[in-house]
Amino acid sequence: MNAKATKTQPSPVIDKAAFKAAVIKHLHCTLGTDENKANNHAWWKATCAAIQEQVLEGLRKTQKSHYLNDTRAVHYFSAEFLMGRLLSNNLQNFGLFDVASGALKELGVEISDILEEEPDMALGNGGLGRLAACFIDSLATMELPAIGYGIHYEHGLFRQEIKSGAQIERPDSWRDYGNPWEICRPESIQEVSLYGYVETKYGDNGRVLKEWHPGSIVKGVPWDIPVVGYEGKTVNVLRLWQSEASDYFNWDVFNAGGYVDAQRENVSAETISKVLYPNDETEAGKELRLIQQYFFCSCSLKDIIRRYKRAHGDDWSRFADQVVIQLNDTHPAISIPELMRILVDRAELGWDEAWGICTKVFAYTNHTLLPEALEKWPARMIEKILPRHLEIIYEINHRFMAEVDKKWPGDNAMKAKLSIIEEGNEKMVRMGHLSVIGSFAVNGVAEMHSRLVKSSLFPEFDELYPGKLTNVTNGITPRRWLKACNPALSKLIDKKIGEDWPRDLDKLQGLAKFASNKTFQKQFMKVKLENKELLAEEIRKSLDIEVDVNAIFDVQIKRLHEYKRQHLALLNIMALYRRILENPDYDMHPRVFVFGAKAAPGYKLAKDIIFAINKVADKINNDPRVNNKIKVAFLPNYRVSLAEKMIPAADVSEQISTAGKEASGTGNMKLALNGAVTIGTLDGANVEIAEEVGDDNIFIFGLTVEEVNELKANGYNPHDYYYKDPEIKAVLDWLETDYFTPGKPGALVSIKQSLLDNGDPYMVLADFRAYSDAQIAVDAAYRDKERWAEMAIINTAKMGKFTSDRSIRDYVERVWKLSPCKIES
Ligand code: HBZ
Repeated sequence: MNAKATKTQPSPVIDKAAFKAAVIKHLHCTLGTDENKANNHAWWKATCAAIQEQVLEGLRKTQKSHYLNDTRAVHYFSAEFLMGRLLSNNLQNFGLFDVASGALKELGVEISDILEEEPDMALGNGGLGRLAACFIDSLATMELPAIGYGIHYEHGLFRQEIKSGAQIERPDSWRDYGNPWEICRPESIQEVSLYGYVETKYGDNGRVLKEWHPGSIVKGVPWDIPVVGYEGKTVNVLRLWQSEASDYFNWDVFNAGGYVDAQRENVSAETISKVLYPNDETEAGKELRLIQQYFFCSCSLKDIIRRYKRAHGDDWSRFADQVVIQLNDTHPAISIPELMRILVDRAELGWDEAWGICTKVFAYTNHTLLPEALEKWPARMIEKILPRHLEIIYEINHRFMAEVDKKWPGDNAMKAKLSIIEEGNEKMVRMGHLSVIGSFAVNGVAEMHSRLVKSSLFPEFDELYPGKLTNVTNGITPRRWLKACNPALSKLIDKKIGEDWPRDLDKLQGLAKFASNKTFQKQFMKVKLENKELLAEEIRKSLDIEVDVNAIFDVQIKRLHEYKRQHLALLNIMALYRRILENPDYDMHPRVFVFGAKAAPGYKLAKDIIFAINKVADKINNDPRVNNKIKVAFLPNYRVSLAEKMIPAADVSEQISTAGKEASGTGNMKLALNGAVTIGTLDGANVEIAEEVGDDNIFIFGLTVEEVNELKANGYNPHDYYYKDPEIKAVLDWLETDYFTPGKPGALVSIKQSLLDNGDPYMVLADFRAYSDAQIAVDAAYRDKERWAEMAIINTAKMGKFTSDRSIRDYVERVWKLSPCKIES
């Protein structure tokens, strides 16, 4: 691996004058406007087009080198890629940011203004989608042959508006005025079959042949987004499939023919890639979602096979040497029976040979233990949409059951437990089991999560396949999450330890020896203050709330979910408010609680929590008795580009999920990297962050996984906490009044109900006191300016482990067995 190259800043490939000329050329020739007429949007597009020239040059060279070297490549299959904006990143990676900024300045344009013109590519929900984006950045940076495969959603994750405190969903239209990065590749269109029936035939030698007569065929049109590695040498692609009606097999024509009238499809071709499902951590079970999954998997597999055949013809013996496919959760798990179908029915390989190939090609990443998030599809639904795949799944399962019987002879309970098929009122296909059985490696996303995958989710699989289950702790790309989003801190770090850290994040360790240096502390905290000023301006613009930049900026940004416990933070805010009302001299350092969170549109309680945060915010922010000690700012429409503004400004990072529920978390890494101190539970990657920074530089509180399980086993009763802790009682009772919702008593009562009547499934009340005490400890620590600065610096200095380059290195060594490919110029 050459990830730890010693070279410093990328050297610019073109100079300011040439860049300026390129921008003007595109203003004239691509956009048909000129310097006098151009608005910011036009300048943005022209700048993108100027850098895209370099991008495409890199892409062409990369593809040529990969082809000539016939490289083994990883294919990252993910229903989500949360890319955010690309201009600033692409400029940074080519070392052209300052060049572009200078060129634009001479043209009378501020680069910061035009960067704001770019819509986020929000083709994902949260951590899982953003992880995919960080991984393809690292893969390109490390010069590894890789392709991301996903869906070209017309509408990404909804845009969130807040009206009278409540979340409203609006469509996201990221491509309305064109996307300057993507390239349509009509020459690589694929066709995907759906519905219909399977005919059984017999070949000459008595071989059973299965022929799928599809009910409809749709077209998959690929759009390529170039992915530029740091220093711009390797440019890989993200290939996203858009669905269209097939020219050859028109749905309406076929319908008129009769057969499908019997079981009319209810999905039209264009609908498939229309919109991203906004549910994270719940499995919707919708037919269209299964079709989306199959659609992109089938297109991607056919694309991979087309490329393989170009080099190797019909010789399948080397397929698994050239191709590894990483399944990002079970969303692409239908790829397993799809590859089997292609190999057995189309290439006419024997089952064993085909299965041998399959189980050398696929690897699967698990991102959750939450039962409601584990995908299951009704067998009848699969049978309707993909009749041949259901047969193949049954055959895989039949053979697997024989293996189980060998290991645990006669143990029917074990068979029922491990079967891909869950029997019951409605037969269900367990996609997790299918993924484990069809893959050669399975990984969790943080040490603790992987341990729980082994010990509680798939213990029998671990016994059956020793060594298959492993860990790869998540990571984040420091290029986006420090270098690009926090230029002031990056420059300070460059000066202190040199410029190599973006590709060798362990270098940050070199900051640790300055952690107690007063001058460096002042410089570090000055940058933090400037970043807080920028965020304060954003809060003013967006919410018309004035915040004090000397207050503690306490940030909780993530999807809204009960297990992430934004309502635990809310209860503490209410408790602080109450303490101030009861004692106007209540001693606390001023604090600004900043939230960003989207709730799944159908998740009632999550939306109620957003509403409650906003209502409590209204009251506190406008109550003179609070004397500005607390401000609460819920910034609407949390997304990658907003995270880039919030993270550099955070003093405190809230990572307060119930122990055992957050698989890893990655926001925790981004915030700590930018010098925020974590208040968190021993959950997910918090555990590893604590190991890195040391107990003195993090505020850990609350029940451990073992304690959570024990309390649950012994019969957790939230009423005990309600009655024993007067502050908890007061705060919960407060939610029932109309104090925060004048004239509307009971508007916030669902939160109290979930915590009492519904048994407090995520143990908010059990952890409340410990959390509140930890917040008091944070308050005390912040008052010692030097001590706090030291903690903040140590947090940045110790984040080396959490670069996504390290995650990719782990995948390469433990799973993918890939080698970098030098790009010839
Ligand atoms: O994946 C997250 C985990 O909750 C988080 O702990 C982890 O750090 C991250 C990366 O490994 N999971 C998700 O973000 N999951 C989803 O967004 C999701 C989307 C669609 C689904 C299910 C889950 O159908």
